[in-house]
Amino acid sequence: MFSQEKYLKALNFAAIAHGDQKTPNNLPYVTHLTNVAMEVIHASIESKMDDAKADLAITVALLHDIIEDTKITYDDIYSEFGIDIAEGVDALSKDKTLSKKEQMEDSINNLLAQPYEIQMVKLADRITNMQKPPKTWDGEKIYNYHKEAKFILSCLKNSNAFLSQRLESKISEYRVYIK
Ligand SMILES: [Mn+2]
Repeated sequence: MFSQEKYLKALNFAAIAHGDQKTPNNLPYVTHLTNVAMEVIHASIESKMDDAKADLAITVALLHDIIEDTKITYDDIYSEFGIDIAEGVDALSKDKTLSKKEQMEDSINNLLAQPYEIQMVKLADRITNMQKPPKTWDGEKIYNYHKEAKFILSCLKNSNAFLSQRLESKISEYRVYIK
């Protein structure tokens, strides 16, 4: 069983850092983080992951957008949560000095150097994001998002069989939004 105390510590830390931020559907940002953590918790139970690995994956799920979207730095995470979590969150953060296309490739390369517990958070993130696209997205953006999801799955599918299967069904369901 994963540690509820570690879950709460990470959730509270992330909730404070993300503050008033909203998802593209205008929900409090923390709903995105808990959805990703929920996918990871479910997968960790289905896959009978050991406790330490489950705690790592769940904590990183709750913190996965914190470097990219808030003032929190790698060093802050390192001192609060330790090196494995700091490295994991860092690998899930885009390098904004690169072009959009390079960002995805760079991020996948960083993730492939990380353990499966970190890679599976990226699958859970994309599963959560394969909901009905926001009204502001045009056809090309939707098409590219679908294509990118297939790329993520092909690169990271070995990390967790359960999440890979789930992302695969999300990808086929998402076809209805492609015009
Ligand atoms: Mn995310």
